[in-house]
Amino acid sequence: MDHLKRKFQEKALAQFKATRAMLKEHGGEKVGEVSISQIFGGARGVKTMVWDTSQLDATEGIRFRGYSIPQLKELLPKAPGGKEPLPEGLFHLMLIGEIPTQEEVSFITAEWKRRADVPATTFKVLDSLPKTTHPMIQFIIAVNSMSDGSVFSTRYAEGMRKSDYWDATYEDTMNLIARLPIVAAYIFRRSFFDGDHIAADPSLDWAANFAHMLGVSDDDGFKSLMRLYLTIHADHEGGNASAHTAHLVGSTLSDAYLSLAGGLNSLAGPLHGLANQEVIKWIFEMVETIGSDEPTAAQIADYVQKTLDEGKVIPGYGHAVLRQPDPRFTAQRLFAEEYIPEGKMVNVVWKGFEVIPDILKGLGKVKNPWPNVDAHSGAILVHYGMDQFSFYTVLFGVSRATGILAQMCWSRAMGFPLERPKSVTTEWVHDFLSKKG
Ligand code: CMX
Repeated sequence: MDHLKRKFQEKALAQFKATRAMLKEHGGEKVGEVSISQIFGGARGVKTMVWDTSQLDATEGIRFRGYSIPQLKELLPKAPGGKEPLPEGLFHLMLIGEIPTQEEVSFITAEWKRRADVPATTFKVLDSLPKTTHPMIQFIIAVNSMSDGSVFSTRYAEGMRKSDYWDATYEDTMNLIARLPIVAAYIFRRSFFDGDHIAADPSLDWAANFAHMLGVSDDDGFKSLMRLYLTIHADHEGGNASAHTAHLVGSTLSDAYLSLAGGLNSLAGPLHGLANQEVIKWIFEMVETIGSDEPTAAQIADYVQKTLDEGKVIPGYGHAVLRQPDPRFTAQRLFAEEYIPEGKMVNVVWKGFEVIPDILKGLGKVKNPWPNVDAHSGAILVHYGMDQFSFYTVLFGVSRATGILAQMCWSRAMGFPLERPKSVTTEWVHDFLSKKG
């Protein structure tokens, strides 16, 4: 057993025992009540699951195992000469709960290289799809197709013990994360570069190799961007739609491939991950309508108003939990200020930030008028030559897989049961109210 897996086993076993004991003693205690608004309103704020890899605070933003993004930027190991954290390090932190050493990160990089053999059938499945198929659809189909070789499903069919579920899930997790950049780059190159694929560079870390295989820019800044991007999009506690969907699917003992594909289906919605594509489309349409790629704040305000008057949302703004600018937005802003301060599109994003929150506040119903993670990413990608907007959510998905799957190892180790919350009918609610008088 490798040392990462052994360390996970030790931690998970201890937490499993402690949790069982805690539940025996305190399982009956109440942590809140559910209101009718919450029943009708997408269960906002209702505590219904355990997700240990990260936790979201409405004002402070995301913390991964207690560490904020600025702390991670400082503490997580970097590539030689690099300034951005390596996503391998965040994965270690999420899985084990400890900031890794450089050596521990190098082990994960090497493991993901060793395990990166995508089944030939997955490429065949992709090649059978029209090149015009949306990249997210291709990505989801590819991930589903790999379920055929799942270690978990194979061992389950052979009669695996419950106590070994985590072990098989760890294997699937490591294999799947290792393969994702290859699958995603394959989709990118077949969709937009006529299948002119770029071989992996074994000298590079996971994110830099992904940047290399995408082939849009030789600039080292693009490799740095991918390291940052794949770190900050990894996890956003368990209640967000992609993580929650993956958790729900996984709770039926579907394997990691099927569960992640479920999560990616959620991510593909415009209110969630697809917003990164929608933001940049919206910015380009705005710039074209205004007739300048240096619009004034007043021109942006007019365009925002026009979008709202058409009954649409402003993509990249608002959040179901956050009530402050998203620290993931800020991290990208700091990156752009350092690497590409003169970038035209990033300047449009910053100018938008000056006027959009006040307009949204003025509507009187938007709970969070601030930019979220998706408001910024496209403008930086465009700077590095990646203007294939429909691919953006795949990048998000590659990153989100690391959080979803690290937690899935924990969910299996903890023996979490089938998820099955209660629904009620509208009639039940009316009956409930009339009985209450
Ligand atoms: N532009 C216009 N109106 C908005 C808005 C925005 N950016 N954000 C919220 N609103 C509206 C809602 O549509 C809702 O209107 P109705 O009452 O008429 O239906 C009202 O304000 C209240 O919504 P809320 O409670 O503030 O927000 P929700 O928790 O319901 O929704 C979110 C959160 C993200 C879906 C919403 O803010 C939105 O649609 N934003 C734009 C899409 C986006 O950027 N999504 C990405 C989120 C990050 C991610 O998951 O990747």
